[in-house]
Amino acid sequence: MFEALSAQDPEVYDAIQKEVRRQAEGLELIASENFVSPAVLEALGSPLTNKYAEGLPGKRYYGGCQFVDVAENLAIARAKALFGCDAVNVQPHSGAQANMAVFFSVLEPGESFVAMSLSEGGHLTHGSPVNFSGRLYRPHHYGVHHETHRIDYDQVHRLLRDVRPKLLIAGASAYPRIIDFQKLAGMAQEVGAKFMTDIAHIAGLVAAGEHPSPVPYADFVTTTTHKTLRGPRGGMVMMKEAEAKVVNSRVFPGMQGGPLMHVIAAKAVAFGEALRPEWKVYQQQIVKNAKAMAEGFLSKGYKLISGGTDNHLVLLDMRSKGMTGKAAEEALARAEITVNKNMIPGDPESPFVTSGVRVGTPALTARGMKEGEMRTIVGLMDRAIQGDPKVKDEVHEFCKSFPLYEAWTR
Ligand code: DSN
Repeated sequence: MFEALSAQDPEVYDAIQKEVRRQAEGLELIASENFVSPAVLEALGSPLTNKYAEGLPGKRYYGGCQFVDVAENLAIARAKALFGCDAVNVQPHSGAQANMAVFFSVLEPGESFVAMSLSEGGHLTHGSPVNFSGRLYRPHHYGVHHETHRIDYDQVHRLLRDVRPKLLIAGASAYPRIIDFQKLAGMAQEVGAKFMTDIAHIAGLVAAGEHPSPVPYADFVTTTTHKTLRGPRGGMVMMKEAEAKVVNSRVFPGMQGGPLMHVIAAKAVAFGEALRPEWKVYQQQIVKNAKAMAEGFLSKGYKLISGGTDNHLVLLDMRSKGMTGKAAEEALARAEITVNKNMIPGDPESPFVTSGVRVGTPALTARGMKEGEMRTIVGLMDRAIQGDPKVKDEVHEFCKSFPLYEAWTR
C-alpha cells in the first residue's frame, strides 16, 4: 500500500501513517465517525476522481461519462432499495450541502423555518447564526423538556402555529432518543409546511429498521453517508418524486459544480454493504453497545441526558463528576480515547467549554466489539477521567485484539 506516495511525498505519507495508527491504536467514540470497509476505500482511491460529470446519469454536460453513469445509477438504485424512497440525489458533497439543496428548493432568503436548536441537540445547519442557514433565513428554534430531555413536541406545535413557516426540520446531532417523525409530519401538514428530516446520525439505524423511518412522512430526507451508514464522507437528499426536479437543479447548477464520482462510486459500495443481511446485525449491535455503555456509566454514578439511550449515542452530563466537557475530553484524549465535548440542554457553559461529553458506538462496533467490551471501555474511561496515567497503555493493548486497517500500515 502507498508505494508511490511514500517514495514521492514522505511528509504526506508520514501524516497518513500516523493517522491510520491513531485510528487503530486508540478508541474512537465520536458518535458521527465510523470506519469504512477496504472496498469503500478502494473505490474512494480510484481514478474516478478524474472525471467531470455535471448533470445526472444519461444527461451530462461532458462526454465520456458512460462508466461513471453506471456507478451513480448503482448508488441511486441501492439508496432507493435501502430506504424505500421515491427519488434520491447522491451528489451532495456533504450533509451541509444536502441541507442547503433543500433550503434552496423551499425557501427564499429572509423566510422562516422551524428546527431544533443546536444547543439542545440540533445541528449547525438547522439555523445557527454562524451558518448559511441562520444568516440567509429566519430560524425559530424548539428544544427539549429540561426534566425529561425529550423533544418538546408541544413547543414545536405552538411555534408552527405562530410562525406558519414554509419548512419544518427534524433531526439532531446529539439526541439519544427516538424522534417521532410521524407526529412532526402531521404538525407540518396542519400548517402547510414542507417537512424535512435530517437523519445524518441515525441513517444506518433507519436503513436497518432500528429507528422508525421518516421516509413515508417527509417531503425531504437528508443524510450524510459516513456516520452510522458507514460509507465515504458525503451527503444525499431523498425526496418525494414531486420534489426531485427542483432539488436536482438546486444541487447542480444551483450549488455545486462537478460531482465527486469516486465518492459516488464509494457511496454505491457502502449502500451495497448495507443491503446485506449482516448489516442489520451490525446496526442492532450499535444500539446494544450504546445501551451497555449507558448502563455502565449509570452504575459508576454518571448522569446521562434523558437517563439513557435508544440509539447509537450517549450524552454524559459531566457536572455529575464535577468536571466540564472540555476537561473530560482532554483527560480522555491523554488515554487515546477520542470523544467530543458537547453542549447539554440548558448548558451554562460556552460551546468551547460545555458541560457534556457525547459518546457513540458505531466505530467501536465496526471493529467487532460487543457489550462486554463496552463495559471494559467504560471502566477505562472512568479511570482516564480521574487522571489515571496507566490507561493509555491498556487502551493500546486492548485495541490489539480488534485489528484495523493493518494493510494500510505496512
Ligand atoms: N459534525 C457532525 C457531528 O459530529 O455530529 C455533524 O455534522
